[in-house]
Amino acid sequence: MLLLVGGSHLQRAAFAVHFRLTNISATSPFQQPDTGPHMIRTDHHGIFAATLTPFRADGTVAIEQVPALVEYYRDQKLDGLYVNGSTGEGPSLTTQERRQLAEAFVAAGRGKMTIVIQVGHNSVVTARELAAHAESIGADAISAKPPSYFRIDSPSTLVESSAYVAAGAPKTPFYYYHIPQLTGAVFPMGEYLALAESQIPNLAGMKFTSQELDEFQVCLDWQQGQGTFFWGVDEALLSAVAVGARGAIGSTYNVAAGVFRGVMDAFVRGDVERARRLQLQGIRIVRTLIARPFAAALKAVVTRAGVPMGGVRLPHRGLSGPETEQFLAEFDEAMSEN
Ligand code: MN9
Repeated sequence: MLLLVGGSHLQRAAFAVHFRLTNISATSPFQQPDTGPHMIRTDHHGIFAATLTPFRADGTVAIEQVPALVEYYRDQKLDGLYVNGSTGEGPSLTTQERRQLAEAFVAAGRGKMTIVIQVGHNSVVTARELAAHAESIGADAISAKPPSYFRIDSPSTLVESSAYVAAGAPKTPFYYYHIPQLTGAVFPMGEYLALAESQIPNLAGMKFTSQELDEFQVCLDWQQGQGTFFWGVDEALLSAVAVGARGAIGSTYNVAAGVFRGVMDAFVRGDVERARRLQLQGIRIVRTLIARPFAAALKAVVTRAGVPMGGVRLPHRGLSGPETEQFLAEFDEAMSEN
């Protein structure tokens, strides 16, 4: 169930169960009265794959592969999918392709897994339209990277940009996509939340793809810990779980979800030694992938598992036949540890 939480510190607990999401008004973010802190509480958790985008031989999106890909993700026991993100080559896709992919993933996955649609774009107007589209097709949540060709000058401009986009889907939980190494939006996320909570009524949390563990922990404490913060650095999942992460979204969960779920489960049941061993295995797996064209390597594994993923779109580089063979051998070796 989704809840709107608002009011002062003292009121918040009492409000927590009384406000339905439908109470949120859909006015422009620029006209929204400052009604104090508010948020949408979600209970999304677990391991989410940042989906890959299948291509046909002619370079167009192989939309017909999406149902089989979703079945593959179900076999991997994923809890959710993050569509059109960095892994899915979202910024390389046309808006028409992004809409088609959003529709196909929601149609195939809704009710089986949590489906989050990444709608960020350099044009906030386009992003807002994609947000409205995602809401209209029944996505469970939206997420948006900020505009990034022009550098954002301050946390307040960043929040204003998010608010503008999130208002396109006022009834849908919004997760800010923090990936500062790609967007250049390098600001403390605690500051973002403090400003955003009075400007983004559907704010639910964040996808946090940065190694700044202290800042991540500060985020987890936001609104008495009622936000949802997905860790986005797969090779450091255990440290995030240790400070309280309950969810993670990542690329390598396309191909090694079991190992990383093992990390989470082992830690939760108190078997820290096992959690460390599995995390170390996860690091080795990630390293076989990031040593090559990354999306192409991920696609090679999924293709071999039976879902033809095709190539990658420029500016990504592909892998030759022999490169693929050598990669798969190294990947298999890393996967067979433990
Ligand atoms: O957001 C992904 N980050 C990027 C998530 O794509 C930049 C991660 O899942 C990484 O790909 C992964 C490997 O470094 O941690």
